Amino acid sequence: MPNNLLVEGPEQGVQVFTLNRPEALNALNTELLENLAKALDDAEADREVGAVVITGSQKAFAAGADINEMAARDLVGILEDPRVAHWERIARFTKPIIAAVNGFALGGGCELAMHADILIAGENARFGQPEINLGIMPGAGGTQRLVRKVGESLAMHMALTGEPINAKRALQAGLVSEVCQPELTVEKAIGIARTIARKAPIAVRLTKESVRRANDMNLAEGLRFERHAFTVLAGTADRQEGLDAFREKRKPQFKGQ
Ligand code: DAK
Repeated sequence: MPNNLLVEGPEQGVQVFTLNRPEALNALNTELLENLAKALDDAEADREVGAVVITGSQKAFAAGADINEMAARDLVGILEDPRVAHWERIARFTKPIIAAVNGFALGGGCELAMHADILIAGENARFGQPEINLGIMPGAGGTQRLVRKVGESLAMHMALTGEPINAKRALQAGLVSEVCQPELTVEKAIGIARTIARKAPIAVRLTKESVRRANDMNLAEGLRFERHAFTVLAGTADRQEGLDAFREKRKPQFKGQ
C-alpha cells in the first residue's frame, strides 16, 4: 500500500509532511492521522527539527475525515474513536507548524489546517466546514478554533450553510496570513519554517505557547503567562548568545540551551 504520509527532512531545520491519499482527496482516515501523530512525535524529539510544514496536493489539502470510515462508526465507535488521541497529539505539538494549503481544506481538513500556527494558502484554496450537509457537525475544532480565527458571524455562516470560502476571503478574515500561486505555497511555507528554525528553540517554543494562550486566557492572565515565560528565557544560554551577538555585530549561534 502506498505510504499515505510522505516525510521529507529535516533539512535546514525543517521537516515537511505531505498528506498523500490522492484517490480520496487526502481524506483523513485513522491510518493517516496515526502516521501524522507518530511523525510529530518523532519531530518533537528530534533537535534537528525547528519547525514543520504540513501540506497536501494541488487539488486538496484534505477533503475532511474519511466519510466511508466514519459511516462505519456507531455511537460507541465514536466514543472510543482512536482518532481523538491523534488530533490531541497534533494540538499538543510544541514546535511551529506551517500549513501550505492548496485546493480543498474541508471539514477535518480545514480543522487540520487550523491546527497550524501559520497558514499559507494557494489562490485555489477552499476552506469549509461542510459537515452540516452530512447531518453531522464539526468534531475537531471547527466550531471553536474557527470562531477564534474568523469571528462568530463568518464561522456560523460556514458551519451552518456548509459553504466554503475562497483564499481571498480567508485572507480578509484572518484565517490565513498569505495567499500566493498554488505552485509556490510549499516553497513559501518552507521559507517561513526555515526562518523560524534559525531562531532560539526555547524562545520559539515559549512564544508559540504564549500566543496560543491568548485565545484561552483573559488579558491579565495572558500577560502574567507572557511575563513568566519571558523570565524563564533569562536562564537560557541562547538569550545570552542573542544579546552578545547583537552587541558584537555577528550572527547568533543558538544551541537550544
Ligand atoms: N472521505 C472519503 N472519500 C472522499 C472524501 C472524504 N471526505 N472526499 C472526497 N472523497 C473521495 C470521493 O469519494 C471520490 O472517490 P471515488 O468516487 O473516485 O472513489 C474521490 O475522493 C474524488 O472526489 P470527488 O469525485 O467527489 O471529487 P470532486 O472534485 O467532484 O469533489 C469535493 C470534490 C471535495 C467537493 C467532494 O469530494 C466532497 O464534497 N467531499 C466531501 C467533503 C466533506 O463533506 N468533508 C467533510 C467530511 S466530515 C472528529 C474529527 C474530525 C471530524 C469528525 C469528528 N472527532 C475527533 C470526533 C471530521 C469530519 C469531517 O471532516
